[in-house]
Amino acid sequence: MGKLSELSLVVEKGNAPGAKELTDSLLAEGISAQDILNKGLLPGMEVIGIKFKNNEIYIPEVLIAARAMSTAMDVIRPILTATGVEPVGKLIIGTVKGDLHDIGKNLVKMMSQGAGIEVIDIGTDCSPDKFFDAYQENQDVKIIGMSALLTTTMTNMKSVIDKFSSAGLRDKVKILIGGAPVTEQFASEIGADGYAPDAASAAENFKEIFLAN
Ligand code: B1M
Repeated sequence: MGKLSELSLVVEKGNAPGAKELTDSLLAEGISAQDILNKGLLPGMEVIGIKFKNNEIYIPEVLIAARAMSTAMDVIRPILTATGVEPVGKLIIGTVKGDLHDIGKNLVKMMSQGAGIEVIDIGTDCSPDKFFDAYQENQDVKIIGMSALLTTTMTNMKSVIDKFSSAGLRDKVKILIGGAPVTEQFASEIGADGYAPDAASAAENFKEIFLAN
């Protein structure tokens, strides 16, 4: 078995020290942080998702796998976020109300930082007021990014958009959304400015917006 597949398996098994050790050793062998993420860590979480859905494993196992994934992400974070340039812009990102999933959001944050963007991370379970207050404190922010992983919480994205609209601030910020259940069509239905299917394209979209404004 190749070391990247081994890393997927180690994440799947929730072996956090093993995930760190393998990530370190893959980096030492010259494997890129991107490949470690895309060919090692993410496939491991994908298997976890499938097993969880099929009731083959339960929340504790998912949490343990998520912790292993985060431990490995800590190792590649400095590489993915390294940038020598001046920040191209500033954005706020958070997972919406009722939703505690943060691995995807954290990846979007890392990729954005790596693209030279300053990111204000307001965490998970963020109410419309939390997004709004963060904006009030940082009015130089041009983009709000929202993440949702549950079909029951993705609807809360619209409440955030409505909050900005009713405050007359909707044209001051671009609002982009993402997360596994979110689609381009949903984005346009709720009046978001855009949707990104993954962290790399989210960072690209953000950068395009900053460069255009
Ligand atoms: Co949750 N969970 N979970 N879970 N969990 C899912 C999402 C689920 C699909 C599993 C399943 O049934 N197959 C399912 C949702 C079903 C649905 O609504 N359609 C589910 C469920 C049901 C639940 C609970 C309700 C379970 C329960 O309690 N009965 C519960 C809810 C808790 C809550 O939030 N209130 C719950 C809890 C948890 C844990 C806490 C155990 C844990 C989260 C740990 C953590 O995040 N710190 C967890 C996990 C880990 C998952 C799965 C297995 C993996 C999610 C993940 O991290 N993926 C997930 C199954 C799956 O998705 N396959 C599942 C990896 C991550 C990199 O991908 O987040 O999609 P993702 O992010 C991508 C893109 O979507 C995009 O970029 C990222 C990288 O490319 N992206 C954005 C994300 N956000 C973006 C924002 C942007 C742009 C792009 O802004 C512009």
